[in-house]
Amino acid sequence: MIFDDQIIKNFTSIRITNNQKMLEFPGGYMSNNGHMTSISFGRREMNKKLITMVCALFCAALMAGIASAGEDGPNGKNLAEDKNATCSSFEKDDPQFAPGKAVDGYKQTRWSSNFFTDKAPDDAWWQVDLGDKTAISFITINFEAAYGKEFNILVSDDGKSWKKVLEVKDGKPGENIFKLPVPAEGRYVKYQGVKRGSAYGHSFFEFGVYSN
Ligand SMILES: [Ca+2]
Repeated sequence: MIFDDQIIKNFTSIRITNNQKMLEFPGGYMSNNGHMTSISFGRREMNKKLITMVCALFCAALMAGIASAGEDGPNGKNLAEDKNATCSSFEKDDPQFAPGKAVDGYKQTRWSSNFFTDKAPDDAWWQVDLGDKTAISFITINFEAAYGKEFNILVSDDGKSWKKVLEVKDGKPGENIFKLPVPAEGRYVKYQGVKRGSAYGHSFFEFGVYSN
């Protein structure tokens, strides 16, 4: 077999030793002894190829995980955004911690329950009026460091008679996404605190309600 010009021009050099022709390229070489052609890689090049392959497999698995999470996460518009929100109390009666701050669409503003004067700060509640009876499949809560460790989510058609649709025992700071065990319907959605995760109040930046 003879190396042709198209093959040779892709390599960095040609070496001829005894009766053997070798084409060198970064990290390896191709040899031809007149009977067969073989390609060899150095150990370092093999390690680089192995690492590249493992990274590619990891990235593919990661992307598959992200895709599946998207399929099972909330989609579309936050139905609670800019709707009327009320609460049991807010910190120092300071407007910057008012209940509407949890549905204003801004991730920097938040509701915080009043932990200074409340006699039962663990039991603080917050609720939003969606305006109409609404199908609900997902709830998202973006907690501040003052998070709710345990809480319930309730729904109501009239704001008086409530039905528990979610019970959480392991809330955490940051974004929390909950798929309701059973899809619910209601006009009002309430966050009922049970146990705070810190010495401060129940506080979240944004509260999300999604139909799907
Ligand atoms: Ca906000």
